[in-house]
Parts: sequence; structure tokens; C-alpha cells
Amino acid sequence: MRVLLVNPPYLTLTASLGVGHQVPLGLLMVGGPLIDAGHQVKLLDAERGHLGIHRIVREVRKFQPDIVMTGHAGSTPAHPVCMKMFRAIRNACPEIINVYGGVYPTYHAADILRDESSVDVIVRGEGEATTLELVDALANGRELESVDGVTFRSGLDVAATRDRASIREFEAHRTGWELIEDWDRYRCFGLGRAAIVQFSRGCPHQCSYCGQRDFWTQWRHRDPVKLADEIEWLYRTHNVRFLTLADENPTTLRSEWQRFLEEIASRNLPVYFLATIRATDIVRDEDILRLYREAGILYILLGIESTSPEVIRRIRKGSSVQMDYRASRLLREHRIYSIMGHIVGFEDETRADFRTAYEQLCLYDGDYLNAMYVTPHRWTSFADESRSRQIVQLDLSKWDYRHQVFKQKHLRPWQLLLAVKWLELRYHVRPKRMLRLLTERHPFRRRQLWWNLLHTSVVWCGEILAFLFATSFTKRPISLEKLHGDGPGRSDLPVLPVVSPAEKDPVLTQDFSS
Ligand code: B12
Ligand code: SF4
Repeated sequence: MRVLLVNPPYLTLTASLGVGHQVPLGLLMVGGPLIDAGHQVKLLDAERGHLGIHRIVREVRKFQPDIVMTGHAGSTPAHPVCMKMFRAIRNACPEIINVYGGVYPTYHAADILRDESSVDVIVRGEGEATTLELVDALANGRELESVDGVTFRSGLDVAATRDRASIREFEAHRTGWELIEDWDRYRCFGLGRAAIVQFSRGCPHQCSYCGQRDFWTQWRHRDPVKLADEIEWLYRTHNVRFLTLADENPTTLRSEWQRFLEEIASRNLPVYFLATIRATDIVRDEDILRLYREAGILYILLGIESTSPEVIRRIRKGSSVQMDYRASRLLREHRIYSIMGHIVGFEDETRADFRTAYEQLCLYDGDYLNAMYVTPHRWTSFADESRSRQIVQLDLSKWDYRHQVFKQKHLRPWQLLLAVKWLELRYHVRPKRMLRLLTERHPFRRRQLWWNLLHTSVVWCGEILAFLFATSFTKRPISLEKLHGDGPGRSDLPVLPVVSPAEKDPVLTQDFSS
């Protein structure tokens, strides 16, 4: 079969003006097994190419695929543009089968198929094995009922096959790196060519606002040596110098994480990494933070989320302000840049709350502050708990953590924006930090600091302009319950489970956190 993978033209300031564009790992992971099975696969990166819908349709006509597949890492906010694209493709080439995958479609599969006649099949959960079977079934005219993990239109109904068991053997599928036509188009943090890789999938923690745990169902990891081999290959073959670890929680099993770090450090490659790591694991790994540095871990995204002990407890972060403080300090000692993720909107903040947050974040003294807005994804327990809260942002493309979604009691949207932007500005230009910027002697570190200052400033200004000229809020907020709940006709949707859902795997409940 001819398969066109389209990275949709979902554009963010973070990618376009900030850290840089990344390869669409999800699509590459789906594409690798298809190539190996003998299909003709092409990647059209409409995000990186900033392609409009007309141009995408032209490219589709040129390649003449049997199937077009799309999905995006920023899954929820990318949904509207994915639908726009599928509709245009359906209009121009009605014979093509449109397949959609990723996190948002996984949790809204039935709704999407009911509302969008241009979508034919949704792949739920991990894509590799399901896509392979799906394409094989389509090529051989087999019924889709035989393929686990898909939702599709069956006559006038929507049918869902049972969930697919999660992939145990990562090495059974490879990433389709050859689908990247021009590596120079993917560069991050001013460090040269960039790629994303995954050491593990899943997370054993239970933060209420995050659905990643359920998406991957259980924590699994790759062979550390094979991952190091792949990274070395990316460096030697494509001169990749910067790698983002796409893991939710790569440090879950300390022994395996340490093996990976040792393996990478022993190879002495001039590559750097960004990873998302919990504060509790940084503190746990105090004795091997030198190894982190030797392996090239340069940036760590620390999910601080809140400086309020009460909020940290309520969102079930499983951390504490003491841990966050200690982790930020340890990273500074080891000269690893910390990016503290701080989320506003878990409660109805006041100006005083922002002042307290500022003072506490200054005590942590992390390198960067990334302030985000809480976003209530339907598949999280946080959304359940927030049913009665009012939503002021009904445009899904703005559900990207960079826009306010919940109505606030004490602050109007422009006041909240000012509070958030003032927090970021004040944090980054405080005297202690400016002094570090001006006195950094090490050329590499000095360059990184200035590169980041320039790019984060541009994004900071861009977000204010976007708020002023491209953001509107509904005048009639509605409750989350109403938005997510059974709209008219929604509950009548005939979803037919072809087979009953697979039994839960015992590993699901395994807790590696100790
Ligand atoms: C790395 C990453 C980034 C990187 C790179 C993104 C990229 N271009 O690939 C950066 C830092 C740029 C980034 C930015 C953003 N991100 Co981000 N990011 C991640 C992260 C850490 C990993 C994503 C990843 O690569 N996973 C690994 C791949 C293999 O998984 P996958 O994409 O889901 O694909 C699998 C399946 O979903 C499925 N699949 C996926 N697509 C398709 C398509 C088809 C056709 C099929 C069949 C199957 C399929 O098969 C794949 C293989 O099994 C996740 C958090 C996490 N740990 O998951 C957040 C995450 C994906 N990001 C998120 C968001 C919101 C964003 C931003 C919108 C934030 C912003 N406002 O700037 C932007 C989007 C900008 C952009 N242009 O990408 C959210 C998405 C929320 C949601 N579910 O809707 C996540 C889940 C974070 C979170 N915890 O909420 N992100
Ligand atoms: S630790 Fe991170 S990935 Fe795990 S549940 Fe919490 S927010 Fe989600």
C-alpha cells in the first residue's frame, strides 16, 4: 500500500520561534514497521514546512496514496487542524482512506467518527503493531474487526475492537528515521540537528491532571545498550547533536536508567539531552548526578507544578516543596539547567498567590521558569474533579497549556495573563540571574544562556501579541461537565464493542517509585 504520513500544520510559538522544530516521532515510529513490511511510505511534514491546506492537498494528489495517516504530539490543540486537513483531502480525493492516531483521538474516537465523516479509522493507543495489522487488513480486504485497537465506521454505526495489549518487545519495531528528508530542518536549543528518542513508555505515578499513565498503560523500557547504539548511529550518520527524551518518566527504574547513562557516557559522544524528570528522582539520584552530566544531560524539565503544599497534595503529585527545592538546588550544583514547570489554574489564584509563588520559586533558584495553564483533558481524574468549574476557552486549538481555559474567580483573562507574564519576566530578570548571565565565563554555557534568553524573550513577546490580537474568550462560560458531558445525541451514539475490552494487565498497578 502507498501510505502518506502527514505531520499536520499545527504551529506553535514554542516550536517556530522558541526551542525549534522537532521530528514527529510518533509518525516515524508508525512508519518504520510499515516500511519493513514492504509498504511505500512517505512523510509530509506540513508543520515544519508551514504548509497550508491547499499545498497539502496538492502533495497528496502528487503522491497518490491509498491511505493518509495523521496525528500530532500536541494532540488536543492539533485536533482542529487535523480535521480541517482530512476534510480537504476527502473533498479532493474521496477514494483515500483517512486514518487518525495519537492521544486525543484515542480518548475521543467514537465522538470523532460520529462527527467527522472524513475520518475513516482511528488507531487507539500505541500505533506500531496496530497500524501494521490495519494496513495489512486494508490491503487484503479483511474485516477490521480482526484488528485490535481500532475504532471505525461500520455502516451507520461506529465499532470499536478491543484494546490492544501494550508492546512488550520494543526492539520488534524500529523508528523510520529514513523518512526524514532533510535533517537540517530539525534543530533545537541552538545545538544543531535534533532528534527525539524514547527510552521508556508510561509512568507509575498518579498526578490527577495527567493522562499519560493510562495512555501507555504500564511502564516499560528499552534495552539501554540498544538505545545508546541508536543514539550513536544518529550522531554518526546524521550528525544529530541534541536529543529530547520523549519519556514521561525515564528514571522510574534507577538501575536501568543508570545503565543507560553509563552506556552513553562511555561512548563520549558530543551530544546533549533534554529529559523530563521528577524532583523526587533527582533527589534520589543525588549520588549519580555527575553521571547525568557526563552522559550529556543538559536540560531537565522539572514538573514543580505548584509551590503550594496543599495543591501538590491535592493533585497527587507525590512530591513536596522540600523535594522541589532540593532538586533545583542539586541540578544547579551539578551545572544541569533546570526548567521549572509551574502550572496556574489549579485553584482560583489571587495576586497574593502569584507573589508567594514568585518568592518560593526564587528560593528554588532553577534556571528557567515555564508557566503554563492547567488544561482539563477529558480522560484525566482532574477533569472529573473539576466538573463544576467554568470554561472560558472553547476553542480546542488553544488547549495547549499556553492559554487560559478555566474561568478564574479573582482575575479576568487579561489580569491572569499579566500576572503570568509578570511572574515569568520578574523571575528571569531578577538581579541574581542577570549577574549569572553576565559573568558566565564558560563559552558553551554563555552561548546557551544568551541563545535561550533571545528565544524565550521572542516567545514571551509573541504570546502577549497573540493574546491581544488572536485570542478571544467566550462571553458565556459553560461548565466543564456540560462541555465534556453528553451533548445532544452524544449518549445515543451506537458504539459497538466487537470484543469485550482486554483484561487489565497486573503490571498496571506495579509501583516502581520506591
Ligand atoms: C517530546 C514532546 C514535545 C516536544 C516535541 C514534540 C514533537 N514534535 O514531537 C516539544 C517540546 C516540541 C513539544 C511541544 C508541545 N507539546 Co509536547 N510533549 C512531548 C512529550 C514529552 C513526548 C511526545 C512523544 O514524542 N512521545 C512519544 C511518541 C512515540 O508518542 P506519540 O506521539 O503519542 O505516538 C504514539 C501514539 O500516540 C500513536 N500515534 C501518534 N500519532 C499517530 C498517528 C497515527 C496515524 C497513528 C496510527 C498512530 C499515532 O503511535 C505512536 C507510537 O506508539 C509528551 C509527553 C509524553 N511524555 O508523552 C508531550 C505532549 C505530547 N505534549 C503536549 C503538548 C500540549 C505540547 C504543545 C502543544 C505545548 C505547547 N503549547 O507548546 C507543544 C506542541 C508543539 C509541537 N510543534 O510539537 C501534550 C499533549 C496533550 C494532549 N494529549 O493533548 C503532552 C502529552 C504533554 C502532556 N503531559 O500533556 N512536546
Ligand atoms: S509524574 Fe509526570 S508523567 Fe507521571 S503521572 Fe505525574 S505528570 Fe504524568
